[in-house]
Amino acid sequence: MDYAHLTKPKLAYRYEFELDEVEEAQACVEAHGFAILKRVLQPEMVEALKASVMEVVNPNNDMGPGQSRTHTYFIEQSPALWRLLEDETFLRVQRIFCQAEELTINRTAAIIRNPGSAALVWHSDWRGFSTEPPRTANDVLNRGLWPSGLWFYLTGSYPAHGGLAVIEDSHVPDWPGPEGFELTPDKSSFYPKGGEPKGYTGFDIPGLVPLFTDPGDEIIFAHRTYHSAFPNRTDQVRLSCGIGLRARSERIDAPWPRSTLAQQFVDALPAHLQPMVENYVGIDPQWRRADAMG
Ligand SMILES: O=C(O)CCC(=O)C(=O)O
Ligand SMILES: [Fe+2]
Repeated sequence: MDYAHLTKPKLAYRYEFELDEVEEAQACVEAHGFAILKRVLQPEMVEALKASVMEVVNPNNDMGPGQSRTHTYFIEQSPALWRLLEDETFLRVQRIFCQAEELTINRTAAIIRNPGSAALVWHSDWRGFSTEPPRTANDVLNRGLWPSGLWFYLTGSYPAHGGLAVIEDSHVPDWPGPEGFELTPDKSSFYPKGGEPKGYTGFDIPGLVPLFTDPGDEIIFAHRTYHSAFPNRTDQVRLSCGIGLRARSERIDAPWPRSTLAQQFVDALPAHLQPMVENYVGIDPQWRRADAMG
């Protein structure tokens, strides 16, 4: 299925904002679960980040057609991304989206989706639906109420190019799923009513909003917001990266030690940026709660 025919939807409310409208953008995230902030990154920054994503995520240049790859601790290897930590415009914006004056890095990521890569399963990144103790690294890092998506789609987001789609108004507690669908038992995804309870990958969903962005734009979505990515049907590789921040007062007690790379990253940051990594725990993607095995 090709999604090149999809056009930018006209919604009853504005969801694209300029740099002098960040409060309005945040109000849209609170009301509808998502927003787009235009022109957050300068063109040179976009180019530097694109080069960095290619270099860090695909260092051996061994990704084949149709492949996609996600790096889950991108900032530790991307000095290009460190520059954002010094960018007052960037920080002013994130303070509003995170609703806190003092921020720390929660987690970062970068993704390459080659031409031919498949659609994602619809999901919420939030792991707070269950009150069970965390079983995976995502359970540890994605439990708070800070925004889940603070993404830059560095080659643009649009349906034909594997762009992002969200379900409007899906960010509220006790959201029942789209009309005609049922949430999966763990609430991480949804499926057509009467069907098998496994995550859905189609794009015929009430409330679906395909996002159209230019390379310097930031996409913001709330912790619960359900989202997916279209298949990449263009001949251009899709590059994206995200820097997830949280209020510094939100402590995370990680069950894994900082990795060598995480510690090297923290040690390499200059003194004035150390507050941004206070309580940065990195990630151990392999970590599992001991009694969650087998
Ligand atoms: O690839 C994308 O556009 C979205 C990725 C995503 O939702 C995730 O990694 O959780
Ligand atoms: Fe996600």
